[in-house]
Amino acid sequence: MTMARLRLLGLDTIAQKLDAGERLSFDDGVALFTCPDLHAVGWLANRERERRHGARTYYNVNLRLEATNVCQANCLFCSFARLKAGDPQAYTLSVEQVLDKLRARADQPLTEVHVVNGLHPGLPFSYYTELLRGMKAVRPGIHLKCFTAVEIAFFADHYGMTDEAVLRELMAAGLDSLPGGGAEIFAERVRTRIAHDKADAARYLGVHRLAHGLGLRTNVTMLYGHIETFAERVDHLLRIRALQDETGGFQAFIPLAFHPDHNQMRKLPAPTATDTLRVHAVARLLLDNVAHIKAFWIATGVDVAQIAQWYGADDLDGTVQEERIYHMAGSRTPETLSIADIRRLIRIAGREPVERDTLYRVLEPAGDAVEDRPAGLLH
Ligand code: V47
Repeated sequence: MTMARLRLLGLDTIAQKLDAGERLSFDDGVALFTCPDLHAVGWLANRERERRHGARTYYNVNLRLEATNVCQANCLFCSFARLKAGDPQAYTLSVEQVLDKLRARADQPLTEVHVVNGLHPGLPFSYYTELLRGMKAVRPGIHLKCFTAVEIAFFADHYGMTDEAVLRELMAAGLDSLPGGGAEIFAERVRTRIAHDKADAARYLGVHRLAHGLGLRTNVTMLYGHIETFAERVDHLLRIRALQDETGGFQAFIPLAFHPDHNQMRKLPAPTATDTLRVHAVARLLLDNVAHIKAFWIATGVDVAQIAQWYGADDLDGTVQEERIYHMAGSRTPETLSIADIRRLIRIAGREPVERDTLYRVLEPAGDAVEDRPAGLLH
């Protein structure tokens, strides 16, 4: 891509700033969202991605568990939550039922369990600590990435504890990191409309700040493609960047494409593939202090996740195995990909698959033939 082309598009100053290692501004972010040439934006993002990670694309061997969908919040975009226990399709697994799911996978080379739940008002706090202790007992050494900042805030309010006390008790029970869910869009105009009765932006970010201070690493997300403006997307990304300047505790940013089926925003169209690619690219360019941009293949679709690896993304999440939040909202991806599938789709996209653990420690030398490993997920 020549400088002349970038100049024609008005992206030359941004390209120069990137070359000089200078930080992009709010206006640069909006310009990247409105530039008609998606490939030019992607090209810039890919340069930044390759500067950090070369050809590597990370994935992990993980299991997603949603122990209950009973939720006292009423987010307009959510197709997963059931407001009351006893509602049709409401479910709450016992601790033993959750542990059975882990026991059933004893032969799999799992390194992470990712738990996200509804905000269930009828469970004791001990349910969550027993869940964590039980998972560590069944699978010592497994990394427990559990409960969004919104859940942590809910626990604090519901059980009469501080956010910090909740985090400390969960850590004592085995919590290793926090997933990034619940961020949605931070801007008040949007948040009060689509997620009015759960933790606000300041609380969400406050929980992450506290978690980082206690030594936990966390992820962070953005739910895009509904009623937010480009300026509100940029504002969201810059709030993440500002907290990361303070703490350095975010590992990965995950753009989450809005899925409209079976929820209160079902009249809106789903974001297009071009929008999805652009969000990943702009995130890579604005979040100069966040190491990883994850294309969560269940949210992007498998095909777009492959392409996103050329638009700023260096991580695809993992095998997942059980997923309800997106599939109840219309995702047509499989619920799981085998290790061999993930590696193949990374390679076919022209990238180099690298297995990582949750903290991005590499678990194999790059290029190793993991495809030969006789493990439960391989076929
Ligand atoms: O918090 C809910 C989103 C999130 C819909 O940390 C929806 O590694 C689109 O946060 N359309 C949960 N999105 C998933 C999540 C996540 C996923 C993968 C990796 C990580 C990580 C975190 O899903 C929720 C909400 O923001 N969500 N409903 C919907 N209809």
